[in-house]
Amino acid sequence: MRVFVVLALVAAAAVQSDAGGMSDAQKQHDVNFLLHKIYGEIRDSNLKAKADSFDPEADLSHYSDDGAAVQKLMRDLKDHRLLEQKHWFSLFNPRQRQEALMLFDVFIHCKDWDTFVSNAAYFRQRMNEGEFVYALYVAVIHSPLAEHVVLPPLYEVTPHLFTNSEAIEAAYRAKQTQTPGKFQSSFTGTKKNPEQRVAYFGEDIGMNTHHVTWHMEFPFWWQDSYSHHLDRKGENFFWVHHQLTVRFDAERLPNYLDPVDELHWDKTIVQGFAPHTTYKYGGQFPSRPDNVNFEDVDGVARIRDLLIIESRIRDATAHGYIVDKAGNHIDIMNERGIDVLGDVIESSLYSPNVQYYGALHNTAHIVLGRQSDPHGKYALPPGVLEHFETATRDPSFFRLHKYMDNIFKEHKDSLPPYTTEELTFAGVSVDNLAIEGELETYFEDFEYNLINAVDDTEQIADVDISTYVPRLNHKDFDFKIDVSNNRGEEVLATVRIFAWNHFDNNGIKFTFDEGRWNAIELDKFWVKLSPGTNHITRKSSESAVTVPDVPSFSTLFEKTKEALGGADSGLRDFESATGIPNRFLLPKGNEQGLEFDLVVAVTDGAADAALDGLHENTEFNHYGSHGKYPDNRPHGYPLDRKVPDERVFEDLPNFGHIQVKVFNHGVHIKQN
Ligand SMILES: [Cu+2]
Repeated sequence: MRVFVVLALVAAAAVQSDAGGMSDAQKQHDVNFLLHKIYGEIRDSNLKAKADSFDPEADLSHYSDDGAAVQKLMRDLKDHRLLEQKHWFSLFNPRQRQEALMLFDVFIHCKDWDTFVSNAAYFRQRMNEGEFVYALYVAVIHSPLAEHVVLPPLYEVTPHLFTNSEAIEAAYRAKQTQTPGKFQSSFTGTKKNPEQRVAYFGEDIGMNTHHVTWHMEFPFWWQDSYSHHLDRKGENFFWVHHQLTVRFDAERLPNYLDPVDELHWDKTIVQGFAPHTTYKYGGQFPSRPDNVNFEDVDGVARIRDLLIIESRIRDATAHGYIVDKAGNHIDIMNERGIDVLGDVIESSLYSPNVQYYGALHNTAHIVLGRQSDPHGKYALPPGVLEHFETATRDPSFFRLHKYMDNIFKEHKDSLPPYTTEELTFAGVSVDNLAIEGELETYFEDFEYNLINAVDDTEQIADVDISTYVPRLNHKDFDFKIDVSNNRGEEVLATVRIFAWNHFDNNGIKFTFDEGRWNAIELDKFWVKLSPGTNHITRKSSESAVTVPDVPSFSTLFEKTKEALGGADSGLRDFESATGIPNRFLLPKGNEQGLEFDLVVAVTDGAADAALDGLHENTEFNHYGSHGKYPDNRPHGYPLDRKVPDERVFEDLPNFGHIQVKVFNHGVHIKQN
């Protein structure tokens, strides 16, 4: 699905030709084994030989930076300055991040696969496992050399960050006694905790994978000098977290929970959290009791600094401009303003003035993550908020992001509303909008392998060890959209589909303006409309905002073997894992049918499309970072700006609006 890589490749081809001409199957084989059993010896003899005998500095002509990155890393390695193995790793730890990025810097400057893979094998054997896994994942996502490589699911590579401690302990016992086992993983907490009712959302391993993958696709530490520019990175940061925020509120309604209140620095953190998660090395993830007040975190930030940063950012949204490092004003009162604001709030290296606006999001993650031990008195490892894999497990994650989402809303609401003229697609009208099939969610048990969680030796054979955990799914359905085109010629159209809850938690109907801000994006695609009536059928499985389940390690090994034997790997659909899982497309319904507003906006595709041929591209991935983002419009368009008068939309011929019901009949398809 990494279709936009083509653009990046054309540019990269000049500097990075894969001289070895290594096959995709061979590359897949290498990556499988580089990430398999990362806490032990490499299990592929070829790679093991490279790890033992390769000299990264022997021939610097294999690097596009003449070996600058590899020499820097080797110097720290030889000086014993690198983090030891068998130690936790957190991207939010500045030195640990620096080391992981030094390795990434080596990978991204390799000119050919052999150099890439030899370095990977070499450093896997010598660097901290967490740093290695992170650097390799980001390199495979971004390096043109690894274009068609499918990364294994992180929950099978580093299961400790996804599975609860109880299942991990059971896995160790199974391994020690050489008894195959399949263990149930439970969500944290008990029924006495109301938040437990929505734990299936924050603790969903597919959602966790989506979140960590997104942050690898758009890293906050990215510099364009690595290889390419990440188009609309700041705006993507806003949008992906906005979608998580509104989606979490939508999940709460059928569970009889109010929408979340934003977290604030001078208010109590009402919800505690006991992660029931253990580091592979470093002990338990810290817990936080209910009703804790924020404290300064030694060496990270004082609460009053966060308040100052927030007020500077709010000043910027109120003024309508950001002040850059040189004191110049960057106007944000336009459709690109959100992109700059996203860079500022995260903050990423794209921020025009980190000195002044700080790094609100990243600092907030650390400060919140450390509230169990803010002064470092108890030698606790980092909290769940300090890893993208685990952050959403803590219910305070969504409160923290609601806080930032509200700042983004201030900015978006300050922009002028769209006018009828801007929204009209002359001659095109939506005649009918309907759903075919019932919108029904249900739960099912999902099983995945835990073999990489436990220690082993090559001499003793593996036994099957897996865990299963409930997850949300939905029945397949189709969107049926009838669109007439009276322009007398074929036209390209963009079809955008959203849904929002019809009623709030008190049973009060959302206004159009409230609803549109809470809209969940369900799909976006381009289509050619013939003159006359067009009957569009769009399958739920085709949604451009979703990705299929990442294939398991065992599937990858199997498919790679077949591909090495000349068969088609059948892995193309899995090349990008950036997007929410397709099974997660619909929020949970209820027995009577939870009412939603379903809207479709059909807009001028020629004006919207940033690339050619989008109507033929059924695989376009919403969040992919390669090349130009295909949509010229802001994320959430045309619902991204305030709507003081909903008649602007309701009277628009190219806009469809119906009510639908999402059911959930209590079905749970169990493993045992
Ligand atoms: Cu995030």
